[in-house]
Amino acid sequence: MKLSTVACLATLASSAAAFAIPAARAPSMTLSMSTTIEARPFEKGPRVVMDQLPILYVYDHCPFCVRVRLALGVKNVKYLIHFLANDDVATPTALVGKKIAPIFEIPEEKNRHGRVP
Ligand SMILES: N[C@@H](CCC(=O)N[C@@H](CS)C(=O)NCC(=O)O)C(=O)O
Repeated sequence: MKLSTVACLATLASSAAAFAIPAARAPSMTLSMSTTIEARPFEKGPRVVMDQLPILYVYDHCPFCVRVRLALGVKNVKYLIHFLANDDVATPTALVGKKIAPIFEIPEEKNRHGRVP
């Protein structure tokens, strides 16, 4: 081994030692690192039905829209779904000001300009 390598290793070793916790200050308890989590079957919560059903605007090719549908399903929320055509610029623009999906419209919370808040 070259002398420069030995010097380098020695420097590394002393640097590493600086990060070690002195024995006197090291925690005495043992750390449990179990990663086993007991799986429980999914239990669906109560059905959420608003007076006016919310509307979810989606593209059929949109992964973000699928995530929202999944979340609403898990939360058991009843909603209407509106599949937007990809060339429909007017509908999303009227709702949120630009062409994008998903859009979740809660009729009760629609502001007075007719837009989704
Ligand atoms: N950050 C947004 C992103 C949504 C998004 O990018 N959606 C795409 C479809 S997957 C979109 O609307 N793109 C505009 C377009 O298709 O013209 C979200 O998570 O909802």
